[in-house]
Amino acid sequence: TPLQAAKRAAAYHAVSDHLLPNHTYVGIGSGSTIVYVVEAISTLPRSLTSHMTFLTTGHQSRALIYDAGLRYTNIDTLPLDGAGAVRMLDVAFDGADEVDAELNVIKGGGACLFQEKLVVVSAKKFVCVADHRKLSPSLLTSFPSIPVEILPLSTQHVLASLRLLGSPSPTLRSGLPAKAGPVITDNAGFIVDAPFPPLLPSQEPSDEGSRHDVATLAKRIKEIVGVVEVGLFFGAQKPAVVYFGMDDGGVMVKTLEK
Ligand code: DER
Repeated sequence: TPLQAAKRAAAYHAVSDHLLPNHTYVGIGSGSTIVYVVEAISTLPRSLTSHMTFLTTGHQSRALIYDAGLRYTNIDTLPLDGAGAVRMLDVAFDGADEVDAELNVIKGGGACLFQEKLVVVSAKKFVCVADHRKLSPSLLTSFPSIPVEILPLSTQHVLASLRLLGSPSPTLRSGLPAKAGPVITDNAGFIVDAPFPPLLPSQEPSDEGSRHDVATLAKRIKEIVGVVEVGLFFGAQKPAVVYFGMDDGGVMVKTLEK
């Protein structure tokens, strides 16, 4: 389909530009577009990829790397560097649910946002791949809610707190039709989807009572007891570059790099 072709074009373009021969640790996100990132990597000569180790972001991501015959490890096994700091990943590839003009991103449509954010903040560069539907003037215009990963026992507390924060109808993500009961994440958490009014990009001051800005809302949600992680990627969590697969088969590259 044209949409699959758009995702594929974005993925192949991103891998071609940003997976380099000297890379040793590479993050791999989750979702449908990342499938084409792994496909692109698996078509490279094994001489290039056999020394690479891939950091995955959930069962779907790990199965993609496993099926491609590529090496993977868990992020808590990364070696320390000379100075005793945890070794950074050279690059992390991942998808998005919505991207605003400043490359703030909503993620979590696939319920994998916790491990995705852990990999992103452990990487030197986040390369985002998406189709044209994800590009938006500001967050929460085309993607209606912010996915939030929580510990199950905090469900009612989190729902009530999100309502107090101004979310009209936060809901626990159901597993139906695949599974009766809530979606259970790869980390044994639940997902709450919290709708909010469209967000200001962070550079516009948000006067009280009006729309939140991205960073403020992310922090307020993260502070709720029981919240594990929030599907807003802002500040240092933003991608350095986003590859949008377009309807005409072309790829639009947006970057904040000067
Ligand atoms: O959950 C996520 O953040 C995933 O990256 C996912 O939502 C990306 O969407 P895609 O299936 O359109 O690539």
